[in-house]
Amino acid sequence: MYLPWNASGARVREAENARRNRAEILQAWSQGRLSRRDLIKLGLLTAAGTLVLKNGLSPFAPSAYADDSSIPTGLPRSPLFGVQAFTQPMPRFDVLPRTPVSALSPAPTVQANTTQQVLNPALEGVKPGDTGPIEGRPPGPIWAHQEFTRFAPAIAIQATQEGAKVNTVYNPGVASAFNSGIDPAAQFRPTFHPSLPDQGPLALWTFNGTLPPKLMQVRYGEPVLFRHQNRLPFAVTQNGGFGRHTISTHEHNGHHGAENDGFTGAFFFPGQFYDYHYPVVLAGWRTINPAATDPRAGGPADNGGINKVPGDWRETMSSHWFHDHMFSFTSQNVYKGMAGMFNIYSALDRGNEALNDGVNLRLPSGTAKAWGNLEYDVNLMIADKAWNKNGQLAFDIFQTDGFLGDVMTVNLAYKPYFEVERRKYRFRILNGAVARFFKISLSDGSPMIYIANDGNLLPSPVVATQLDQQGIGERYDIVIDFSRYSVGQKVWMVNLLEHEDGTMPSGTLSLSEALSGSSSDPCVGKFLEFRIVRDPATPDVSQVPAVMIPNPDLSTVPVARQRNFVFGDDGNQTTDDPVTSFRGPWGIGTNGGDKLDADFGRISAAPHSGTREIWTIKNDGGDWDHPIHVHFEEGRILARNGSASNVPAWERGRKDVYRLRPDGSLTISIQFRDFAGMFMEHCHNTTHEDNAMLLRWEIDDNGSPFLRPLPTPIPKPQGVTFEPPTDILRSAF
Ligand SMILES: [Cu+2]
Repeated sequence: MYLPWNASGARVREAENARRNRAEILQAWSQGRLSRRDLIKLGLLTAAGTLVLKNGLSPFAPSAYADDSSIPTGLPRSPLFGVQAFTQPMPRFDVLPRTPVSALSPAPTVQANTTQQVLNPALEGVKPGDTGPIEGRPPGPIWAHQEFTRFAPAIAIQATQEGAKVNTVYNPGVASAFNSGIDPAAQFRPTFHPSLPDQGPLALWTFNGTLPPKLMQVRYGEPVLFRHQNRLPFAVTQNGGFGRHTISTHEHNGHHGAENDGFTGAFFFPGQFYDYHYPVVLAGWRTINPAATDPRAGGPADNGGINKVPGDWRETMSSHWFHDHMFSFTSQNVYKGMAGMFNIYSALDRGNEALNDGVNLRLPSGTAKAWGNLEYDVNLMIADKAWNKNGQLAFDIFQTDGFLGDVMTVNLAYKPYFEVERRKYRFRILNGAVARFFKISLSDGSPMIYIANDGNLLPSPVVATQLDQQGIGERYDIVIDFSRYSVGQKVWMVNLLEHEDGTMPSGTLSLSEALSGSSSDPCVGKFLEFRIVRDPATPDVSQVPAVMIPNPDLSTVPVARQRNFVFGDDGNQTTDDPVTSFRGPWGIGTNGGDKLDADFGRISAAPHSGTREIWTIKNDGGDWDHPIHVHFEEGRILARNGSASNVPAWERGRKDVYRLRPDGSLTISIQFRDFAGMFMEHCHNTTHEDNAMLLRWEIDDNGSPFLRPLPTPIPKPQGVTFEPPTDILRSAF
């Protein structure tokens, strides 16, 4: 944990030296000058994976400045340069432009575009004169866009990944009165606060290289082609000490073919693009409501009506996010800025609170446009960060329990304020941290209303004065009614959850304790200020209906089989492929087998297309928690610790991240349908994920062109090659 502000200068220097030593090793690892084997040989990650406590390397190394040598020396605090909390407006997300597909040059192709280009010799393994494909997607039929004709892209969204620069095209999607007065025409600097130093182009790597973070607005019935250009530095050493310039972008929990899922081993290089095809379809479209006759299954039309689509309307999703998924570098890259949000609009969740057609739920949003109004529908990305004495973003991997920052940010702004009207607002809250859990309350203890958990609107809203713990990657959509306050009042969002390290939260504080400032955890307490500034210009017609989205009916879908997955430490590695396998303290045991470290060449499960399975996911220890993400399909939690009655009301919809809780287990029902390919299951504490708590599963019997089993992609700048799986667990098929 971090040193207190009043730590002695000598102790701070000791901690700074320790951090500098660790930073040198992190830099060497992230820049490819140390291999995974070297890390193990150095004893930094032993075979068992536990951190070797080398003096000066670990924040938990014996200290000259602690009475008890087991007391951590701590990390030096991030300097605030005199900046006070709640002195800057919270920027709304920056909405990515939606363009015609014809704006893409070259035009998108069903299989990866293998047109050759001359490669920059600064790329690893590249000799002068080498050529490679312009698109980094693995070539050939297996990685072709599935159903590219049926769900032909209707719009394109383009973004680059690049180093920090000034934003000259900020589009918050709302007038400045709904963005706390921010003038979008002013240049938006890459900084966590106007009075903090700008982030340099090697410190912060974001979508389009700019702040605020980006928002994609999409709707059912309008497939999207997202073209992602990698413009990060060609030299792997140009990373500011952490982060990897190869990337793979996951649209978290998109119901898309695996070629669009940001598979951890389908990464691409600077100078390349990758076309992600997001069909934006309702799960079950092949068999449920195939003629698209149900008006509840649809997307918003530009005239205020509904464009009906096939599929199960009860599978409608709302709040996603997208982020990097680079193998064993996800934590560094997401922390470095590679995260945005993805709002999906539907017949039910139109983003227009006035449309009253018996289908639209009329959730708080706005009325100016037929759909996708953002005035009262606000994305919040909460993340803890840390920076060095120059104010540049800093990271530390030598705490394999999980990296914690000491500075709270919302939408990548340090403790901002947000101006609101006296009416209802929807907040789509994303935990965008590396390893920190949050638990949110309002400073006056007044109620909030859960309407969605992860991407999915709940069967019924749930009123709560404190939200549940929110694990990394989880989204909670809530409604706050500010009409109970008067103009001029303020109320704050407060984090009640204290961490001592990245294993799991160490305790929940009472509201008064959290507000007292007595916690040694700098991220406890107020982090977002709401300023009630005016009455709404027109009456609030938004609603929070008592019934939202009932769960899909599973009674007619037989359970094909059961599997179980145990998440814990003492993972071991049975393979040594230099590209696909990694070692770390964390592992996943499948169906009673040993806990294994991540290898994206290993197939751990291969459910059949069109089936449903029951998965039990279990935490084998009491000293940590793991938020587990299963890609591609929402699951429903049938039981916690064996009992349905342990599932709280706000977890009784569909979910895609499952907090296991210490020693806990969950039983989930999950279906496999519509698309195929290789997907993942992993801990979303991205430190755990990167230290080997990840597995690959696949649906590979979806008919031609799929094979059993699928070959593993091995990306290189000269082109992706394929190799057979390194391992196939006996129980996989
Ligand atoms: Cu974990």
